[in-house]
Amino acid sequence: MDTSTVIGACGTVLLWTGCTAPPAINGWSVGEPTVVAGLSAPECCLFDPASGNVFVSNIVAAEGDNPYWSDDGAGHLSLLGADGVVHQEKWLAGDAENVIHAPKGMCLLGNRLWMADNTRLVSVRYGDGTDLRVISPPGAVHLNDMASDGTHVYVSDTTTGKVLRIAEDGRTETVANIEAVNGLTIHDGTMFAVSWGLHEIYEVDLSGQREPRPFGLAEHFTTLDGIEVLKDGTFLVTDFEGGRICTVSADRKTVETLALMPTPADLGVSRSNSMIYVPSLKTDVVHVFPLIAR
Ligand SMILES: [Ca+2]
Repeated sequence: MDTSTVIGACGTVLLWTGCTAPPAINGWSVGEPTVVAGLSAPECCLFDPASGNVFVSNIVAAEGDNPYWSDDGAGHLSLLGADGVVHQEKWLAGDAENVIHAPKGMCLLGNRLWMADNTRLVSVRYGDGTDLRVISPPGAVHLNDMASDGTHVYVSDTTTGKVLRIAEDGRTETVANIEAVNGLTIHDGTMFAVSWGLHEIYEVDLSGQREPRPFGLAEHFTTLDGIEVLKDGTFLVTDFEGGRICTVSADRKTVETLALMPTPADLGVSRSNSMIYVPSLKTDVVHVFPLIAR
């Protein structure tokens, strides 16, 4: 693999890898990625369509046998430009009064940015990161990904298997149970979720009337982490231990590998810029791929 290095804004080191782009798959392919270094156990990338920036949650792995779920107050969020240049490595860092432990999935609702943080949900005003508020959902153990339908926020708990709906006043209710649920996304009013341990994708009925409906694709994956949906209905999922970003056709039948990379976690998508942002949790980088429609 050929690599070259340049110094980006704020002294950030950017590595361009010479990966050969695979052929177009399920209507989509990716170009050569920009690899953004200088991050610390990045778990989630969230593109903000209003500003064109990308939020990255940095867990900052702890010492010992609980590196990614420690209540150690060491986590922070970084702010990238759409092209991956780091604007602020520590855009939002906790302090003694406003602690951030190990931030993972994020979402936007109104003027607030939400993040899952172990057993807590943390939200801040996303323009400037002020007015930090905390909600502690009852019984939460390992809160992982978040999504919003424009009215509520939702969070997955990978240990309890619950998908929770959180109202503005903090009221919490369970809308689905999926063993080892990890990534969530809402597309055109429909929620989709992935299970890490069952390595399956589900359509979730937000009314809670129907059981989650599996796609029947578990045999294709090892451990699933993130999920997004493109404008044509194609799904993007990350297979963390499989080291792959995959497309799933809109008819839910065909799985193909879009790109290979180590430990891809909760990816973000910019539909306007046709870019995908994929954190590599264990190598402390984010891969920024141009997304190419066939
Ligand atoms: Ca995740």
